[in-house]
Amino acid sequence: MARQGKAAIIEQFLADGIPYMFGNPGTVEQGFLDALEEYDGLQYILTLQETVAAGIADGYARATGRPALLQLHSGVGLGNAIGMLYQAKRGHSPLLVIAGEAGVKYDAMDAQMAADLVAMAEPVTKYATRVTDPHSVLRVLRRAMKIAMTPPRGPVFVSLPMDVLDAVNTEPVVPSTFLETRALPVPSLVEQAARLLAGAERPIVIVGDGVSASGGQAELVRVAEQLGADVWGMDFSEVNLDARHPLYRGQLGHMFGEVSRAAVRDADAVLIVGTYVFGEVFPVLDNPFREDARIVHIDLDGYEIAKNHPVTLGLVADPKATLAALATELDGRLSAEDRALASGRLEARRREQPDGPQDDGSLLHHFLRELAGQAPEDLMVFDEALTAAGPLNAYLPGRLPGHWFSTRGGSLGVGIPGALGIKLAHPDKTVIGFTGDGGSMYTFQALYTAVRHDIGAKFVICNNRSYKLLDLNIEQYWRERDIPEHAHPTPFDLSRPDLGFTRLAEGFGVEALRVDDHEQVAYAVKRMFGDDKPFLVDLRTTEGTTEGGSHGRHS
Ligand SMILES: Cc1ncc(C[n+]2csc(CCOP(=O)(O)OP(=O)(O)O)c2C)c(N)n1
Ligand SMILES: [Mg+2]
Repeated sequence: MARQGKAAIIEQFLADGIPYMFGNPGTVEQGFLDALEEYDGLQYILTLQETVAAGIADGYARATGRPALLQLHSGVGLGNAIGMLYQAKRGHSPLLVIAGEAGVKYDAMDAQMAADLVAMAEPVTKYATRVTDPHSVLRVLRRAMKIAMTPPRGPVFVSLPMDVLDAVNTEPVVPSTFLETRALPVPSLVEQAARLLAGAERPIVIVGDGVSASGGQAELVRVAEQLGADVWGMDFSEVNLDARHPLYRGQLGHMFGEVSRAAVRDADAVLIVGTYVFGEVFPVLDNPFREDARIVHIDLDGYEIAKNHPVTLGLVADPKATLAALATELDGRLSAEDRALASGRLEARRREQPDGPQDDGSLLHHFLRELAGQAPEDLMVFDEALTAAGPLNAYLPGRLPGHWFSTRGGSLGVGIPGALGIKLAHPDKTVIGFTGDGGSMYTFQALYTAVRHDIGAKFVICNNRSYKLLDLNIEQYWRERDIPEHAHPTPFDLSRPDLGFTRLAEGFGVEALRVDDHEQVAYAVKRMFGDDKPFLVDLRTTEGTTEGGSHGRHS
């Protein structure tokens, strides 16, 4: 069993079924990267910047529900990745982040590159630690992995000093233990929840990614239909229910709390599942719920329940299992009148539904219409389209669980790497990452990784030559403060110089097309779906629409 720690960690990763190490290398990681060459089954995915590595790992973890291994280079590499780790933490992505260090023996020297990595990682991870003894390297890695995978999932960090990895390690390799958390409340609590919700006249449901994490989409629909309750998304960046469901009202919790207040203030019963309230950047500080509202909150994350406002019944439990039990309980409890009223509400919403997206004649709509026509049924989408997200989701709504992902945590730059992570997880599917001219430039060098590792994701840059969302948000700020409209701040403008996305893409070896007018659309879309290689479209939406409101989860 004796071998050096640098080999033992790779055996551990293999025992945990980890196929990829996403990263960017440095000298203090050279020992285990050298050892990695001797093993099959764990492929190093080279990225040219740590934000990209973290973004691909995040997309991969989201698409597989499995831990993703992210290797960073000491404090400087970790520093580069912090923004993306923040979004992974807010989005509950199970990332195992490792970084090298020169060695514990050099601690007192405080020499070049010395940094307190654990302190740097702590605010953006669930657990951050440093291994200092060669007898506990694998023990600590397995603990970190378990913590990453325990709901609420999230990134964990382990610093691995070179001298610890060079020392002889005799720890056995055994797979990490992942906890079962499909916990159901005792029957009397499920009964209580049903009592609180049954018979409501104006019920609403607020749901987030905890539903998709537990695979509870069908159970959610069942309960929402039983209650005839409008469903709002919050912290909703995956398919928690089919976006075309008539009871689905859209997303709250992005930018301005007054939007949420308007949605919840009349509700007499509220069911919150797999999310927290309220998630806006500028939430309202007072309690927007009715004073007599009966509020039931189900989540595996007790911290998020009643975090900001009291609830009537908080259940630390698995969303899927609890919703199923609640549906059964409601079945026995709802009166004939309750059922008739609920199905009346559902029918009314069904009648209100538009037949399809309203084409406004713009290039963006034309492109999306064509795309929706040519796309396979099981297309996978990463949505970082920001002000183009309204039309995007009208033409390509998230329908199938695990087939639509969007940004979380407000950190831009996840669109291109996120799509790469998803494509790596599902090589047989068509994956498109939609991003903006602004968002794409934080991580554009991800295209290099796409080519180097044959990851055939497609990319659409919704290029309006501006940080448009910032324009829209400042307009709201002016309105709230009675500041007369005037020119937007010049840093929000990206028109000068013009970003040449097709030339940039070609520089990384990715074929690309620029689309300026309607006539070019059909060919570009056909070309995009024509093979399984990375491909980019620079879609010049300059006069772009903001239909459907901004997806203003960024500030
Ligand atoms: C890492 C990071 N830096 C800056 C911001 C601030 N920010 C929020 S939205 C936005 C503009 C995004 O522009 P673009 O991607 O072109 O989308 P558009 O708003 O034009 O639709 C910026 C810069 C952010 N959210 N994240
Ligand atoms: Mg833009």
